[in-house]
Amino acid sequence: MAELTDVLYEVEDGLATITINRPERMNAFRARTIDEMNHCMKRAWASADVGVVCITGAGDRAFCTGGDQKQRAETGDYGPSESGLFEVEYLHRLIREIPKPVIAAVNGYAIGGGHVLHVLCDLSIASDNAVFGQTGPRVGSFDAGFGSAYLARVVGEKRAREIWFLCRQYSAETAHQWGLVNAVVPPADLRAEVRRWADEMLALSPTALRFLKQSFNVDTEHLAGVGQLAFSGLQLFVESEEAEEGIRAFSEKRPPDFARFR
Ligand code: S0N
Repeated sequence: MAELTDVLYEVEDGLATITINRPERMNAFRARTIDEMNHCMKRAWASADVGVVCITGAGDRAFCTGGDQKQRAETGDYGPSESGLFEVEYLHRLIREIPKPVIAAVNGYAIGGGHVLHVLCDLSIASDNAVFGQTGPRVGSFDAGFGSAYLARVVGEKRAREIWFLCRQYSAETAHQWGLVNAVVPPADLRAEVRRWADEMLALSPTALRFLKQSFNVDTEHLAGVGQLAFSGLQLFVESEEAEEGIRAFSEKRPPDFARFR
């Protein structure tokens, strides 16, 4: 990849940090953003200088607010990508499969597809102003793979269904009580806290951590197949009038009217 425009990548003392750098869109991702994140994940995977990866967002408002809804309203998709595919499902795979711990440093809104990213990370550390939630049923999308089924493993069935069926927003405190994040710190301490957690893991056996991560993953690996099925369904759904109502409503800053689709 010639140049990173949507993402920053830095490595310092064993910790690789991938920062989604689209603060003007609240770090929403377009296809190019995903390509760059995939590229950085593979760099971190291959690099012997990296033992822990951190994913975060630029600025102080958002970690990531999911798919770029403005792009979607303009072009009907998430814009051009290297392969022609929108490879967010591959990013999910990389977060799970990279044989090194991945920490989400949730520095603000983690919403929609951005929420799914933090859920998939091995650990989540949040600033106390972080906000969590899913919006798919409001804006015409869903993640019926890891984003829902694995979420239920993390917070339990009732809470996962609440998160998806009501599309509410939750504070960092609630996320912590629900086991959705590992720790909550003031925004100014977030980077240092991630550094501390990374240093503790960097002092441990990378091979043992690799086997442990893979063993944790085995139990939910079948959800990758569910995810494939769900993404196939999503591709059809996003072209429907019903999904278009969700996306139009977001760009027109009004509540969607789904009544005619019941
Ligand atoms: C984050 C929210 C709650 C913040 O609200 P607040 O504080 O009132 O700020 P706003 O005024 O709303 O936002 C400030 C500016 O930022 C823009 N913005 C925010 N989020 C996005 C976004 N996701 N895309 C583009 N722009 C965004 C606002 O528009 C505003 O700009 P201005 O000032 O110019 O008006 C609130 O902003 C919010 O709810 N945001 C939308 C969150 C959302 O619905 N995200 C998308 C959820 N869906 C997905 O992620 C699915 C996509 C996907 O993952 C997928 C995966 C695989 C295959 C297909 C798909 C697919 O969908 O097709």
